[in-house]
Parts: sequence; C-alpha cells; structure tokens
Amino acid sequence: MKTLSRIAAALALLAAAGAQATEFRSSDIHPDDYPTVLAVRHMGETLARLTNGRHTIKVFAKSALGQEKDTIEQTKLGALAMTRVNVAPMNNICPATMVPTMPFLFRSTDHMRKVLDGPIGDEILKSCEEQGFVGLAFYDSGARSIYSVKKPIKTIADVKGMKIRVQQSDLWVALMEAMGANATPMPFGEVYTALKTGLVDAAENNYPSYESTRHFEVAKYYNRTEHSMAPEILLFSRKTWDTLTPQDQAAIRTAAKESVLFMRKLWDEREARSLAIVKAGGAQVIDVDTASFRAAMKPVYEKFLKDPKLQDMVRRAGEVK
Ligand code: BDP
Repeated sequence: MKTLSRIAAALALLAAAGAQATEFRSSDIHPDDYPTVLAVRHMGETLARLTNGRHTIKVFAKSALGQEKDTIEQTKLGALAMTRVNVAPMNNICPATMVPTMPFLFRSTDHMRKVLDGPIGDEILKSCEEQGFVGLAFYDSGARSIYSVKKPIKTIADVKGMKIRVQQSDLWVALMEAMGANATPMPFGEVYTALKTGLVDAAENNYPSYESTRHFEVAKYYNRTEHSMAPEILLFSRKTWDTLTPQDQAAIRTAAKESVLFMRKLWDEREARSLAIVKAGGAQVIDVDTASFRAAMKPVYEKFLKDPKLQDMVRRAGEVK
C-alpha cells in the first residue's frame, strides 16, 4: 500500500513538472481600459480557472512592447506568446485576413459577427498557421470612418488629393487611393502628431480609437464613410503553441472564444460612450454620401482578390444572412 501511494505521489510530481506553469505575455497598443485589453485580461482569468491556476496571461498595454508590426514579429519568433492586433498589419502576411477588411463587405455589425463566428472566420484564423500564428479569435472593431482636420467630407470628391493616414498594409493603401486620396501608411502611435503637424490631413478609425487617442481634438470632422469593418485578431505564437499539451491548447481556445462575447458587450457600451465624449469635445459627426465611395471600390476588389479562394470567401460572406 505504502509503495503504491509513493508511486502515485511520484507520478503526480512528474505530471506537474511536465505541465509547466506559464504566464503568457500578450501585447496591445491600446490603453488599459480599452475593450481589447480588458477582453484579453478576461481571457487570462478564464484560462487560469480552466488550468487550475497553471496558466495565466499578462497583458502589456499602451504599446509597452512595441507597435503592432513589431509585436507580430516577436510573436512569430516566440519571444512573445500572444498579440492582439488589427487584421490590417496581417494583410500582407496572411492574405485571407484581407477578406474581412474589404470595403463595404459587411452590411451590419450583426452580419460581421455572423460571418466571423462561422466557417469563414475559422478558415481565416486557420490560414495564419502556415505563417507561424495560431489565430484564436476575432474581436469587434466597429466601422471605420475618415476624420479630417480642415474640412468635412460629404462625397468622394471631397477626399481628392487629401493626405490620409492608413494602417501598414498594401490593401489599405490601395483602398484610400481608390478614393482619390494620397495614402500615408504609418503606425498608430504616430498619428496624433501627424495630424497636428499637418503631415496628414486626415486619418480613419472607429469611435473608440478616435476618442481614446484624443485625435478628435485635432481632427474634428468625423465623416461617416464607414468604409471598412476590419476586425481585431488575437494571435498566439505557433512556436510556443507547439510546446503545449493538447489539453492546454484546448483551454486556451476555449478561454479565447469566451472572451469574444465578453468583449462584444464592452464594445457596444464603449462605442456609445466614445461617441458622447467626442461630441462633447467638439467633434462634428458628418453624414456622408456613402454610395459614391462604394462605387469606387471595384478596382480594390479586382486587384486584391485574384485568388479564387478569397473570391469565394467574399461571395459566401455576402450570402450569410
Ligand atoms: C484601431 C485598432 C488597432 C489599430 C489602429 C490603427 O484597434 O489595432 O492599430 O486602429 O488604425 O482601431 O492603427
């Protein structure tokens, strides 16, 4: 009996040693109270619960570990376990992420959520594995609109010749050029100064980012172009992933999926709050003739969706009711 329990104790010790306790580091460019940051923290709590405290997540917010392109690189190398970024800086790396970026693809928030929760979303997440990333989930990022410093935008003609900051992606450059603008790609952290010094005339984002960055103080016209609903993506390092047990991988996936629902609730609240803050701060929300923008987007689809697989995803996305 005694020998048996000693063996059992030794086995338990061995198992514990094999399944190491880890604090996974995750990065985000947004501040501590932003929905994406809170959602990954929530995911960490779920993960700790599912693994009896063996695994946790520490979120480094406010670009503490770098801008999105840097943290993507670190995640690929395994120097960082996770990163939460927009799909834009992944567009060149993992082409299927272009699909949910495509201009005017989603009819509504509900439509976007349904597509990303279904097989198309899963296919996009999976497609990043070859590039060294395990795609865990998408988070909402609302609709992006152009905000300008000097004059409001009512139709596409008003955009002609404007210098507009875009995320670092070839697709985004083409999208803005198709509107007649001069696209200026740069990291998020440089946009405030670029607007302030006149390096760019405008930028584009959702209400929460327009508000949290205080961009609304320099660019007061928020023109509701709502040209893209490019979502956020949660990426895990494939290098780190491959060292984990299937049970731990499953726990991470479950925790990530749970955080999506949590995030959506926060997101809806934050959008409303941010809109109120920017309006109180003097921003003017301008209604736009979106049809003129929509009509100009054909070349973007033609140029970036040459791959029949991607074309098919866009077609199927359109069919999701
Ligand atoms: C915000 C996204 C963030 C992007 C940023 C940008 O949440 O991931 O980096 O836009 O425009 O909405 O760069």
